[in-house]
Amino acid sequence: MIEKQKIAETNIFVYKRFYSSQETLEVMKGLREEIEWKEVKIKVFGKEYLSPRLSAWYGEKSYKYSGYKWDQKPWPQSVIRIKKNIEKLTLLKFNGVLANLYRSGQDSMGWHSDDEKELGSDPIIASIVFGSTRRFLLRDKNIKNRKKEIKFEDGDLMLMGNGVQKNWEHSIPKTAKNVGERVNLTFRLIY
Ligand SMILES: O=C(O)CCC(=O)C(=O)O
Ligand SMILES: [Mn+2]
Repeated sequence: MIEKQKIAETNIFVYKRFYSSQETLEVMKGLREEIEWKEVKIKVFGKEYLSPRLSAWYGEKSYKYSGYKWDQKPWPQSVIRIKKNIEKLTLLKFNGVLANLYRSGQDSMGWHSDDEKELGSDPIIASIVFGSTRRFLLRDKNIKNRKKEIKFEDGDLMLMGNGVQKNWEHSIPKTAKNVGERVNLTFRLIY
């Protein structure tokens, strides 16, 4: 049985070890090889930056994200298998995935909500992680200084449900610790 944790006061659920530690090494190898990882230029407040991680987009439709447009592209087999397993567990459907590769502790993701208009008014997102553990932080958009940290580790699946993107931001901060690679896949439904 997979343990399902509810993150208090949020509509976030974590399925612990959705993939076992025996499975994740093999899965991560497939993802490293099959995904076409890119270093992307993003635009924040009109200024261009190299985003501090590698990423890729697969989906039935194109996707615009921080001023960068990802074209539609067929899914690698390793990603399809994960998508199917997640859909079976959650009884939800996804038609796009943003993949992130954090190469070291210097790679990160700034505060944001996954609230692009293509995702509809109240997106539901399924996020899965392989490899090293990084801090996953939440910040309340309405109440100042209210933060949470979620334990989100190798093989864990996180479901961000109704209201989460509206009420919270999330981030993966940099760390000075000597951490190895971490792959994250966030499955989305694009309208
Ligand atoms: O790496 C993670 O766990 C989060 C990634 C993320 O927030 C995103 O791709 O929108
Ligand atoms: Mn996000």
